[in-house]
Amino acid sequence: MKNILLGLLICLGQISFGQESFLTDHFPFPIGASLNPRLLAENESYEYRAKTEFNSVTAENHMKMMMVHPEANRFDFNKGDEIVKFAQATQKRIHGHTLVWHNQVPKWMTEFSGDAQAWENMLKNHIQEVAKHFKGQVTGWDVVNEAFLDDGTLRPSIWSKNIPDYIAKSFQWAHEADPNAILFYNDYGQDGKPKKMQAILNLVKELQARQIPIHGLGLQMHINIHSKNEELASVIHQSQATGLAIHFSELDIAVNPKNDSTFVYTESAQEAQKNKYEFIFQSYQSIPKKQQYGITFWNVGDKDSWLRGYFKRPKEYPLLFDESYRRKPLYSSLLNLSKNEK
Ligand code: 9MR
Repeated sequence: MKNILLGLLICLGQISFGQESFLTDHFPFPIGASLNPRLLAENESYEYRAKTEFNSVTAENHMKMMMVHPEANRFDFNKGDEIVKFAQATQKRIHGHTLVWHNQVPKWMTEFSGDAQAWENMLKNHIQEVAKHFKGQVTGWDVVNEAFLDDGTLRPSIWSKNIPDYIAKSFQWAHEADPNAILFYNDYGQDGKPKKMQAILNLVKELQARQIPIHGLGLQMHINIHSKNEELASVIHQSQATGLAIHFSELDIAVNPKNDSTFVYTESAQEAQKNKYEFIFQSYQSIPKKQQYGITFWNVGDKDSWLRGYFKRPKEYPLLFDESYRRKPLYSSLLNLSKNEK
């Protein structure tokens, strides 16, 4: 009898140990990933993780200017809509990325010519058509992406060159087109770049003083295991002090930032990465709940990362899931952090 009871207890124990726990069940804020529609369609493991592990979705590329507005008189929302369909079918929030950027701009825009009014009309039309198309589907937008250089000056781009005050105007136009959307300014690498950080804070103050709608700051968080915690903490603190919603919008933690071709993803590199992820999650937990828009990973598995594709760094392992889409050990460390949550 005793043995049967013991057996039963062990069995129950195993069942409960065997049950998967998800980050999304344990943290009170959304946990997202940027997604690629081709991988969703072609790779079952990718689709499975995308479906089960996240409750927020960003299109990694397919809502950007070049993708949705390939010709002056033609919008193409097919791929962006695929992401929306996937997110809706799996009850996920959708975050829009991005309305105005200096990268991934279609050729016709870079070659556009006209006076300031014509440029304004062109950008306004782009922003409003895209925002209207996804209205009611996206919760928020990265309205302007990466407008400042590291020294805090305005980045030279076709937008800063041709449209005076383009940042404020872009927020205003986005708001007119989708008054319910939470509007973000999104940027990277503020840690260790106090002038860039200050430029962003100045922008927020200026827009608020002019009653231009800005509701959130996206901190991309493309960081690495050597990123300094004090610098990250200072960026998070200063951003949070604005009172705006805070989104860690493109999180990944590189382990081989110098792209060493002999790099091995050893246990100690994994440990350093785990510690940095814990630091990031703990820092996010310390942000007041009403400002927590969520944490978004920049794609799902290591092999999907832009660091491998776009940056051509084959020995990089920056994400939560390994090459076979297995959870890395750091996943359970993050789950443990959630103990005091939800
Ligand atoms: O991950 C994106 C990659 O697939 C594209 O080739 C690249 C083009 O510049 O953009 C990447 O996403 C960027 C994001 O839109 C804005 N912040 C930096 C991201 C990484 O470069």
